[in-house]
This record gives sequence, structure tokens and C-alpha cells, in this order.
Amino acid sequence: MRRLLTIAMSVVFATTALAQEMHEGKHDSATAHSMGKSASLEAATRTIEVSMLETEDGRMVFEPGLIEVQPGETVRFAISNVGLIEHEFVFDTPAEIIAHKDEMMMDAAHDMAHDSDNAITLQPGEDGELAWTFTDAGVFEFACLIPGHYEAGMFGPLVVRPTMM
Ligand SMILES: [Cu+2]
Repeated sequence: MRRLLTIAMSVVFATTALAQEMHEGKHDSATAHSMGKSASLEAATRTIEVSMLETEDGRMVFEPGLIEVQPGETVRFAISNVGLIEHEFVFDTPAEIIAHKDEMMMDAAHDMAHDSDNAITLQPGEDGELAWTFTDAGVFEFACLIPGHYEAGMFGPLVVRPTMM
């Protein structure tokens, strides 16, 4: 009985440690994402321009609505908030996007701004840029996680795949 309890306890500890590690990893900008890592702007070989805005019919969108890059490519995202309210551009795995979205919703009162290598928050009329080296092929997601904006349409697929020759 005592032995079983010991095993059960170590499982709990191991699980807690893992959860903690994962949680810390999520907020540690130095941690490499499976989709790649932060890069210097000078290292970028291509610029992708992205606009964030509200539409007349009440939606909020990114233009373009789809971003495609190649594995190994370092791109510079030139982001413009051409809307009338604050927006952000963040990209991650779909699971991380959902997790962050829930966090932002819960922390709405605290006005939690993203401040990591894969996110940028811009005021109306503001421009910003960030660079990223994509590694593995896969389907990721870019979004604005200010509460309500994702639901209004601010998300799109970020596809990393080799170009067909
Ligand atoms: Cu937004």
C-alpha cells in the first residue's frame, strides 16, 4: 500500500513538473517554437506585408488572410494597423493560439499585452515589424487575441511548406 502510494505520488509530481515546464516554456521567448525561432530583421530574405483593420460590415480582418512561407525561410513581417482600434499580430500553433486566447479573455481586465518574439501589438495608425525563421513544415495560425477580435474574424492560416517546382 505504501509502495503504491509512493508511485502515485511520483506520478503526480512528474505531471506537475511537466505542466510547469510547459507553462514556463510558453512564456519564455527564448524557447524555440516547433515552427521556428525569432530572427534579426537583417537576416530576412523576404518581407510579408500584413494589414489589420475593421471592415464596414463590422468584421475585423487581416489582409492577406493567408500567409505562406517555406521551411527554412526567414521572413520579415511588416505589420500595419490601418484600423481605428488596437490590434495585435501573433502567430503560433493552433493549440497555443487557443490557449492564449482563453488567457487573454480571462485577463481582459488586466489589459495583458503580448510581449514575445512572435507577437506585436499596435495602436491605430501604428506600424511594426518582426522577423522569424520558420523551420518545420506545418499549418500554424496567426491571429489577434484581443478579446472578441478572433471571433470577429481576425485569424488566418500560416502555412509552412516547400514550394512546388
Ligand atoms: Cu484585433
